[in-house]
Amino acid sequence: MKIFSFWRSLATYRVRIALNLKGIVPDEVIEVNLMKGEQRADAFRAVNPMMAIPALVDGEGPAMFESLAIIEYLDETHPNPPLLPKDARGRARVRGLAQIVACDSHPLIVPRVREYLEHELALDEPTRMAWCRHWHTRALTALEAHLGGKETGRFSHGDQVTLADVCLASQAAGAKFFNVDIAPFPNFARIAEACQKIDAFARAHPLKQPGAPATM
Ligand SMILES: N[C@@H](CCC(=O)N[C@@H](CS)C(=O)NCC(=O)O)C(=O)O
Repeated sequence: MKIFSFWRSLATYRVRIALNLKGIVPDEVIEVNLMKGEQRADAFRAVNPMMAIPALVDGEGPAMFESLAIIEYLDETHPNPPLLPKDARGRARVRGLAQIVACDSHPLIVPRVREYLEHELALDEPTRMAWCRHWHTRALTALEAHLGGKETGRFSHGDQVTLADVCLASQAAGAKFFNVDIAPFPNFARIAEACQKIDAFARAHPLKQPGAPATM
């Protein structure tokens, strides 16, 4: 198994957490340096035409892409521990929470969007940061409202870690990168803290990866 990764990538962080939870150690980690624009190099474009990480090759390939799709593949091929509830309604809630992060919020703050805001729309750094913080806060507000419900337990959905927590952890790391205070979102903050007490989450953290700075 090969994973295309970069320390700072929040989407790759999600896949690293799932790999760790499942006890899977990829044979190879291939760095795609997003700060040098390596995601746009021809070699990687052939792996993922969306020019984004993560991508995962299991066996002969072809490469899988999109973190949620990769995590569900890992969940299907390595069912223990399960990352989705057994009941259809529970799965819908967990996938919904995960998608608030991975589909509604995160895509708005990725390098290609920030670079477009800078180079095509000529927005200055404070304005670009305001954009990122805005979309973070919108997601945090929605997540907090959902997490106030009775389905929430120690984790986002009951007392077992699910795909929702994998995504919540990436949202929490992103909030830190963009200086968004999570204190006004106490359910979110509590679950983010509970996740970091789990080795599989802590080891996967962006700042624990090769090449990462000591702090942001
Ligand atoms: N929806 C995708 C997002 C993938 C994505 O945008 N990854 C970022 C890093 S977290 C990336 O590679 N961005 C490259 C770019 O924006 O140029 C997923 O969840 O896998």
